[in-house]
Amino acid sequence: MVVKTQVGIIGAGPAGMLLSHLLDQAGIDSVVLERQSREHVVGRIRAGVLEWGTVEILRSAGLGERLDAEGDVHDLIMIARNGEDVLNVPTVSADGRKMMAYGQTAIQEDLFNAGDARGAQVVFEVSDVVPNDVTSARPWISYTADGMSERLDCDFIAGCDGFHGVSRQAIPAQTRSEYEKVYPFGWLGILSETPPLPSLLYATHQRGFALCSMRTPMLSRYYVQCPLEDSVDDWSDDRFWTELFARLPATVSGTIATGPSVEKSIAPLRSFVSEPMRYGNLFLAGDAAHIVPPTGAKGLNLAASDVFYLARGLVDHFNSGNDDYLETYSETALRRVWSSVRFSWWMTQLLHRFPSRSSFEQRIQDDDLAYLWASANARSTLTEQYVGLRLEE
Ligand code: RFL
Ligand code: PHB
Repeated sequence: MVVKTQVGIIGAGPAGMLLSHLLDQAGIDSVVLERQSREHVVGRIRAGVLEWGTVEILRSAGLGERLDAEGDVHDLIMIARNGEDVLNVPTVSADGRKMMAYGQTAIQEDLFNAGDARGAQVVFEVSDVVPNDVTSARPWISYTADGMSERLDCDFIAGCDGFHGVSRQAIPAQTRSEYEKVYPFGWLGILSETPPLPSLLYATHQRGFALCSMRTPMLSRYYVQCPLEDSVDDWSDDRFWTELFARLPATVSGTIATGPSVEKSIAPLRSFVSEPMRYGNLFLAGDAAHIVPPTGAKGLNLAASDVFYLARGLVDHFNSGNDDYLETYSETALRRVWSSVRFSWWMTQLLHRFPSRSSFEQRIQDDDLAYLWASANARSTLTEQYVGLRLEE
């Protein structure tokens, strides 16, 4: 069957569903094609921290109600060093921007519920998705749903299909530049139905990095740096809690309630950028174009800022016939991407143990950390980037 829409969106993650929502608000029609089931997409445990710009985008899109009721605005994060001292770093920027703890799972639910309310066209469990004729004025997407071959004709295709998606591959290799750094460790994360610490705490220690985060007043998220070769089967709950506590000051670990894990997974750490983010009438947004290590809490926020820039370009195209924002989408989005790539890399190399670091490099890392302890200027640089720079006009 052939269906026609204005924007064909591949992927119903945060990027794809937010784009479909923003387009709908401007009266623009879209169809979202998703490989997984809705339950699978909502069940993935991922990011937990929102920049202030993301909070503002969600609020102005009418998605602020639950976020404001359940999201937790924080005015500081803590950094613990070598199990000894704890530094408070403010997360209120000079212009009053803060950060909010609100899980990606909740955002994904909010987006699907809003989609139900507006009658969004989202097709789950599709396969064989291929963007076609993307440099022509009539691009189309072929896919299989319920065993039938289908075709979606559109004016534009938005590739919001994450790092392992097909959209990026539709851009010829000779047109694309890829930049990549793979880190020699992963993060083992658990969810436990126990009360979290009142603030996020990042810990750096000879044994490796750890992070104490949160989802709700009775749901905590904890991570420890682990070797890439490890699997979750190597990590019993007991081993996890013992290792976490070994990396935290006793004054902190003494206040953490332990409990059985209700989710446990390992994520590798990678920085990756593919340029440009536009090829003909195909636009990439979110993880389809870039990946950052989670240390800076930027992945989800970049998906939101890409979509903000892309939606305004598409809205201007359809509603005012003005293509200025579409023409500059890739370069505008990439300026923010690189700023978050650099910040995430910096936080990662500052706080993790690198197995092959020389003694010289280790002393430089130690001093980078000491500078943060010694200088309010160093801390306010971290604050400004953590809560997120303003979006470009
Ligand atoms: P997503 O969320 O990966 O969504 C892409 C969607 O596209 C679908 N898809 C396809 N659909 C149709 N056809 C195909 N061929 C398709 N291929 C893929 C997928 O099923 C999926 O539903 O990308 P999006 O929307 O760009 O959102 C980006 C964020 O999800 C991501 O940046 C963050 O979650 C990254 N991330 C984290 N970020 C943080 O800020 N803090 C974190 O703690 C954090 N933890 C994580 C993470 C990402 C992880 N991944 C990708 C494995 C932990 C993990 C495990
Ligand atoms: C999380 O809560 O999952 C989380 C928080 C902060 C990060 C990364 C992950 O930097």
